[in-house]
Amino acid sequence: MKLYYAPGACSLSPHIVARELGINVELKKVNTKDKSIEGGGDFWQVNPKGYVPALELDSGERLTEGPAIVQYLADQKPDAGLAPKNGSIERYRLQEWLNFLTSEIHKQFSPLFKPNTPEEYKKIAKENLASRFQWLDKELAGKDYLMGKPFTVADAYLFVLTSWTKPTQIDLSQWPNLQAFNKRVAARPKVKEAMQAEGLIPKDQPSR
Ligand SMILES: N[C@@H](CCC(=O)N[C@@H](CS)C(=O)NCC(=O)O)C(=O)O
Repeated sequence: MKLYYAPGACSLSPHIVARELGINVELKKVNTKDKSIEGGGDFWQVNPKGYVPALELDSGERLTEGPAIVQYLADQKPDAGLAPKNGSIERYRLQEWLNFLTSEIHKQFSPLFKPNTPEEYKKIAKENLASRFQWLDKELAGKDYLMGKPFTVADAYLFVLTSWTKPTQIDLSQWPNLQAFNKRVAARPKVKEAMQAEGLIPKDQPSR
């Protein structure tokens, strides 16, 4: 499979999920500004919506939309437990989280990354995010991950979104449970591997 990604973008979530599952994906780096693909190619031809992530299956079929991609990946290795069984109430809980993250958090961040967003609107988006983070912080009290003990695909997504507080100058320490969550996920070996592969953190020095 091929995963079209941009470093540190929401595509980091399916990248982490693939590594957590031990699924090998060929990484295809996309320049989301000019829609070029590293090594050649026009990303518009891959995803006519023009955004990452996009997953190309071995059949050549392509899947877009992060929440759908992470569930597809998790369902390839159901025993890994990154998504509860299809049809179970827990699976709907996971989808409840994914929908919340994509509509209430991810899409509030998007204008903060756009150079043409008016400053007054950025302020409003940050206020909206703060109220969502306030609620999430309470939800995470006493929990390792969104669904309790198990790490799920929703946690990979929330990790990426909470990491975006840094480039957008939002102080995550206002929400200690969220900050602890971000650190907990960042410490997972497969998360570190994904971040290193995207050039977001330095590669480990070989021990002598
Ligand atoms: N609805 C899409 C949104 C994906 C999205 O916002 N991708 C961003 C990076 S995080 C992107 O590629 N933006 C470039 C653009 O829209 O031109 C999803 O959930 O997968």
